[in-house]
Amino acid sequence: MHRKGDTPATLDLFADDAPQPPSTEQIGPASYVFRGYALPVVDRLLPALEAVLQTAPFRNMVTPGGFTMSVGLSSCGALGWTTDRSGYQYSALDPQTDQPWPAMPQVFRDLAQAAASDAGFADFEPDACLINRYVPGAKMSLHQDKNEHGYQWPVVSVSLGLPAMFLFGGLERSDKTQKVPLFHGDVVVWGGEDRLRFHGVLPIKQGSHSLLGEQRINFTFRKAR
Ligand code: MD6
Ligand code: FE
Repeated sequence: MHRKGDTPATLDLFADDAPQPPSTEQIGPASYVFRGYALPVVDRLLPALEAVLQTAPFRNMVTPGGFTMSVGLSSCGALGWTTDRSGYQYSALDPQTDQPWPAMPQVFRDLAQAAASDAGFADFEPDACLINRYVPGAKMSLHQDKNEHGYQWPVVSVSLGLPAMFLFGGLERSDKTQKVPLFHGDVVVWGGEDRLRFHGVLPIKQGSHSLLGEQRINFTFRKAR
């Protein structure tokens, strides 16, 4: 039984890295939040991320409408997601270096595949991992992920660092959104009939995460081709 006062003074249950019991929340017919799913491999994800960023650093890309995104973007895997004045697209080369994107680290791939499998999408083989960096104040406007060639595979999203409020809408931009808080280590998988639902991220609140400092990092894995 839980009694007030059980919590040791050194353990703040409302801290962004408070231990979360492994649990699953279903947020749509084919959409799940796996709480803390990435925590066991975070110590392998972070050095692999550092290596990727050496080759393909974060940059603030411009949308077709001419706005500079508040989120810093990078990619790894065979294809990287890019945006510029001419539109959104997947490309095999990093437009900043004209070199191939760094390979997708095996620990990234294995994590995405395991989470997809647990959501009912066995044998997911992502060819693109978009890496987003949010500093406090950065946000992602409501959008659909629809630059992929097919929608039979899910998107797998991994959250690290500062918490975020994720907005999960419907198939129309004007549909009501549900607010889903995402914490360090959470993994979201969505596919099937939910694959084209609008979603976004509210501006990240000020804060400092014990491992990642003043930022939130998000990986989204997709099969683009
Ligand atoms: C983010 N994520 O969480 C932004 N898209 O930072 C996305 O845009 C996203 O998390 C498709 C599926 C999962 C996602
Ligand atoms: Fe998205």
